[in-house]
Amino acid sequence: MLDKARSVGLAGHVGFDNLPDQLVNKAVQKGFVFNLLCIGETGIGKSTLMDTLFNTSFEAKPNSHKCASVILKPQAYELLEGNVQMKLTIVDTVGYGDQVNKDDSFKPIVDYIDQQFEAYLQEELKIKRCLQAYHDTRVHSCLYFICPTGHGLKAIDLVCMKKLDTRVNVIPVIAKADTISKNELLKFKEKIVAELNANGIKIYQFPTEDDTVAEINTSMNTHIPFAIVGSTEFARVGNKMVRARQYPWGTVQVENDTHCDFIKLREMLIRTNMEHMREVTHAKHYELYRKTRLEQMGFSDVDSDNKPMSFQQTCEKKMHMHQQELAQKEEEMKQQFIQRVKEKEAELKDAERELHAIFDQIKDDNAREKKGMEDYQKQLEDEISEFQRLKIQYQTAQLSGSHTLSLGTLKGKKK
Ligand SMILES: Nc1nc2c(ncn2[C@@H]2O[C@H](COP(=O)(O)OP(=O)(O)O)[C@@H](O)[C@H]2O)c(=O)[nH]1
Ligand SMILES: [Mg+2]
Repeated sequence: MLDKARSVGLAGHVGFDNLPDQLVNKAVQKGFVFNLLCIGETGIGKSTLMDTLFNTSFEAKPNSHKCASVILKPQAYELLEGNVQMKLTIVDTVGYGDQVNKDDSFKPIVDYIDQQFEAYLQEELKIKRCLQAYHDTRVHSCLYFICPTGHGLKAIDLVCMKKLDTRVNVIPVIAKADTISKNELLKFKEKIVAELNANGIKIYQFPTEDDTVAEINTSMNTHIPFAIVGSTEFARVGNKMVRARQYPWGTVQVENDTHCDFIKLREMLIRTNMEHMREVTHAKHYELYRKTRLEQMGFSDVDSDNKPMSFQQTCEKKMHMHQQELAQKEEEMKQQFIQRVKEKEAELKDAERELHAIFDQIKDDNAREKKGMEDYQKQLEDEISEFQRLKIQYQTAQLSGSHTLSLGTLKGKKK
């Protein structure tokens, strides 16, 4: 253990106060990655909000309502603001809410998020890993678009957000907030928050530990879910062209804080907490995934007696268990083989016995037949000799001139 470090003063400028600048320069050179998942029904305004949020046109084509299932569609973009480069991936949930049976709508989303974690884990586990150049596709933030019904959350919203809250930073937003009145909106927000709490859904909270942003983030946390309006159109307000939605009765300005919460969302999502969300993704959500996966693979930091166990010890233990399993399998197969051989032997013995029985039967039949033939032969021979005797007797009688002939009886039946 190191002794407590002693504080020493410097006599002059050394230069390590430049370290933060070095970090910033390096980070700027490397560029940033941000992956944003948009969940919401087709036509709820996801693509429009993305264009509004990043003040550009991603030229996303409208999706049809005819998808048989939910498909996750990631689209990567390279953005440049000042000298800061960002690789932005927007992941769209094509077909969300379009099926008659929406029970499993969350599944492709959960799978997608897990696949990105798995890809990162596999890269991390490589002997020769390349995390510096690795394009991180893990989802840093998820905007969940709530329909502006004024009636609270739907079952699909609750189920989906519940499944996602341990995997990703979920930020619920009320879409098309220009379609809901001011009073209704307040009640709607309260209802949504109450429903989220009642169902134990832990949505992303803007961090309040850092003093520089604690005040604004604390205040913004009370405005969740943000009521947002998106637009790809512009209107003249005063002498400025602003993003707006124009209606016969007036104009909704997207970037007007009294019209909607769009500015709050942009401030929180992009300007203040983007790095925090990236950190939380790595330190909390990915960490949980990694822990679960490694435990599934049989790795643990402690053994069954709760004593620390090194990676090598775990490997050796696993190898030992594997060998034991193999030996057990081998023994089982051997026993199965012996059993099969025994069964086959018994079968063969039965067949042999049957053959013997048939053979004995045939032998008996043959013996009986042979005996019959022999009897018949004997009978024929007797008849022949009787015939010969009679013949001689007859010839003798003829020669002696006597006509007396004593006829003998032929024995046996003639066949
Ligand atoms: N009233 C209203 N309409 C919107 C809003 N955002 C988008 N829309 C409209 O909703 C329709 C579908 O928007 P789109 O962004 O393609 O929805 P996506 O399918 O979720 O990507 C388009 O006609 C948009 O102009 C909004 O904030 N308010
Ligand atoms: Mg779209």
